Amino acid sequence: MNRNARFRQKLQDPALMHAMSAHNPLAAKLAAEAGFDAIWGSGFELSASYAVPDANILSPSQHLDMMRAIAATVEAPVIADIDTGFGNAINVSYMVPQYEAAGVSAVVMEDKTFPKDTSLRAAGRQELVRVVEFQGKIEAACGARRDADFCVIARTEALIAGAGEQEALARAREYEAAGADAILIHSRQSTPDEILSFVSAWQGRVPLVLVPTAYPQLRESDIQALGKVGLVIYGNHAIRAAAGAMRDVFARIRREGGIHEVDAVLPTVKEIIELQGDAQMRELERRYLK
Ligand code: SPV
Ligand code: MG
Repeated sequence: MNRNARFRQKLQDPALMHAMSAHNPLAAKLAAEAGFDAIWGSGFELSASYAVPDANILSPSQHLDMMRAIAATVEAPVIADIDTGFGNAINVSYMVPQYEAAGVSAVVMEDKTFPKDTSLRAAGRQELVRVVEFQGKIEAACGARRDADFCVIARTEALIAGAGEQEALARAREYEAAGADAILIHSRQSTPDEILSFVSAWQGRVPLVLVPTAYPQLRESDIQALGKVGLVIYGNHAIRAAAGAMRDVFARIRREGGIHEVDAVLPTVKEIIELQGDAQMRELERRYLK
């Protein structure tokens, strides 16, 4: 079974699938090593790694190139965050085959206007596109895929935009009707109440996808018990872990006047060399350097 088929099967499986964010192949490799089922090709993380806002400042090709590099490094399926699809349904038609060719197994596309503003920022600019317009984009994405197992996940930002549960449910139903393989419902409330209410009201056939960044108290066991959620995405924990660790270590080195103290707490150079795939290179040397 290829990677796309594996992803599709797991998405539909009653057992919850877990995806960890990554902004580069090293982060993806560490996520796969930790046992995550899939890699979330987060736009937020990639933007943060360039120190720019998550607002379509980076070019689509920067994101696409990173997804290709990640998919080439890990066996785990990659779910690409294509934001709003980089334009209209025509742009989506041209972009989806490129993501598929890059080795990605699914795209998540959100129903906001282009250029988007990041969802979790307080008072961000959250404007929704018309339902029919987004249906056209979903149909374009489904029509452009070459492998029928490649998944198109529609994300509604209705709760993020403050449009309410009824609007979110209506949109989710319309997106399912347009062919979406799953619905990502996003919220930035600090409690899971809004999400729990949406999940219990959801009567659709396709599974839901949650990103519990804003309501971290909702555990995997609680999500699994809901029965309608196929995938949980940890949206930005790789970049936050990296930023926190770098900030701490850099401050310590300045404070302590050298690297003599921190050296013992950092991964060794040998560990990093292993993560670089050194074993594979040595095997190639053995075979081909005659
Ligand atoms: C991302 O990780 O880029 C996402 C999730 O889209 S969020 O930032 O929570 O909107
Ligand atoms: Mg994003």
